[in-house]
Amino acid sequence: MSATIKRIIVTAFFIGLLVAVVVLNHSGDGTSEGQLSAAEALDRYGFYLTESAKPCGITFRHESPTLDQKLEHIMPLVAAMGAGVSIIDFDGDGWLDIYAVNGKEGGANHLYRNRGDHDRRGGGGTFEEVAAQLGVADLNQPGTGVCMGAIWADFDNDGFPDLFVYKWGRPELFRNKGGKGFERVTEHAGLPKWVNANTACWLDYDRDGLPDLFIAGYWRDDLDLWHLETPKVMPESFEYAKNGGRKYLLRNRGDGTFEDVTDRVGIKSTRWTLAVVAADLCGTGYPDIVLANDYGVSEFFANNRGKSFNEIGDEIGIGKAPKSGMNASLGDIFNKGQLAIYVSNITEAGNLVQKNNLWVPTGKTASGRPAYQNQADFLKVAQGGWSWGARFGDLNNDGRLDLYLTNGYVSAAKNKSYWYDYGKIAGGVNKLIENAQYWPPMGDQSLSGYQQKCLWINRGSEFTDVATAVGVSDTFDGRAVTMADLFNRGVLDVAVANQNAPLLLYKNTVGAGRDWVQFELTGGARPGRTGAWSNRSAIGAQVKLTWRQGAAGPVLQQLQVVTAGDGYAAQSMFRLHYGLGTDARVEKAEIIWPSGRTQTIRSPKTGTLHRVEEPAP
Ligand SMILES: [Ca+2]
Ligand SMILES: [Ca+2]
Ligand SMILES: [Ca+2]
Ligand SMILES: [Ca+2]
Repeated sequence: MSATIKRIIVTAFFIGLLVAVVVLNHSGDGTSEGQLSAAEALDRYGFYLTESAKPCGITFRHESPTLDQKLEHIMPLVAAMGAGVSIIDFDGDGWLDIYAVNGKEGGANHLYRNRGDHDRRGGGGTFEEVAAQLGVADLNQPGTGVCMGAIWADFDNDGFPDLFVYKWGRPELFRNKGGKGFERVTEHAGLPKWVNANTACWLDYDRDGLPDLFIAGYWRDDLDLWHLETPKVMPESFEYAKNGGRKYLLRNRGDGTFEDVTDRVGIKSTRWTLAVVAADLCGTGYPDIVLANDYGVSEFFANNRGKSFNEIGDEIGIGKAPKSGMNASLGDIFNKGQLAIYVSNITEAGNLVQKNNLWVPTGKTASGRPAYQNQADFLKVAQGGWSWGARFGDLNNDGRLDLYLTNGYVSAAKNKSYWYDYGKIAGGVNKLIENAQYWPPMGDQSLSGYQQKCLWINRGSEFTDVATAVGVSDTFDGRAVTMADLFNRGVLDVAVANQNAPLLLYKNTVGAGRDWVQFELTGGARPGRTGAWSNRSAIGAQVKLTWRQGAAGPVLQQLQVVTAGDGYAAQSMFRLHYGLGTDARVEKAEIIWPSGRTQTIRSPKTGTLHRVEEPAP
């Protein structure tokens, strides 16, 4: 062999290695395959997704804010949040609508009313933009901060869901006037004047039938990010920062006003919270609160009968190792009637490999609380790039909850990376970290940009990433993931909000012969009638479905809970969707209402949405 040929072979070998590294970096856990044809995807995985925002009339594009000049050299890094999306039927016509928030000073939020024109042949399926007309578009006026996300709940139990918008700035509350417009009630409600929040949720923490509001600050409350007195505003540490924003638990008094009970109930965290989810995870009947925190450990606030909360993250396992928590979502991944918690973090090969956490309840602590173990590696959902929002849902209706994760931080110049500089500041002295002026200028560099999203289907014993195979090919800087049956077809579509980029709507097509069932719950509380009744949005309700696939199949159980805000800057439909697999025989749906009342629906029909009202005591 001549020296030239040897050299060519050796070069080819090394190029091969480089290509392999690039592919591995890109695919995270699981397989790497190209996009399949629709027929192949249906055959192999039972579904495929088609990005359909434009044909559906959705033109929203998120824009980032421009903060104080003291942060100018790292603006792409600090102004890289706020693309949020929520799904709600705001006008009560049985068709789910979409609300997307903008982040640019003066930029408009969009409310997409579902025209309900989807026909069975696949035509129609369009939305009209009505935010300005209904009074919920213009929420980024200079001087009031900019939007970071929105959550909906019927806080006055009048039958129409109301809108809360959290911002880096003045939070806003709008009462829904019969689905025909919105009335701004922020001042009357007595909300805090300014919170730099990236997440919030509605929950009825004291179970009095009135939804309460939890808002989690990220930056300190006393910072106006457009008028900074000092550049010393950054986290004091990459792992143990407690100089973030305070939290607010606001009790709904039932007269349109809210009372700040945060101190009284003992919630003292000032960590840099990016995500919250509330549900009764300890089995007391009262909703607990899980916080995914950036620059530190996650927190778990166990609810003591609506009177107080104890932070028990360390005891139960989720609060031991500090990471960069960016998502909090729940799913009964093994069909055992138990909710696992998914918290996303940063994974960038060669730089920072935190990996995401999938907290699975595996037993009890000494005090009888659930003990969680991180099984993300084992189940192959640990590596998802610079991960943001995630959501569990049965995308192929096979009876197992799948997991959609979006990712990517800053996609700027394709061949330039800020990682080297970021590593310097991340590994630096704490005093320097806190001062933005010591952070190296970012310029047009990317930081974990242009990342391929992950869509892990649940195989029972592990998950497999099929994102590209089933049609998820975008590489935007993803933030919020929602799932909803937008066209009333018995499948979950996926809407994703992206930073400085378009809102995407992945329309789902599921193969024939896969059963499903849905439940939409309505609590019995009405204006002037609370106490023994559940809040009308049924936030906190749990439904455990028991079914078999085929007469001789094993008994399957799946627990789902109604939430109002979870993931990252997201809210999915209140409706609960269960994929069931083939030849499903549903035995029962057992409902635990937030009031504590229980109800069993025997043999609910498949292939339909069941609207269930809370029975009288
Ligand atoms: Ca609607
Ligand atoms: Ca209402
Ligand atoms: Ca309440
Ligand atoms: Ca599935």
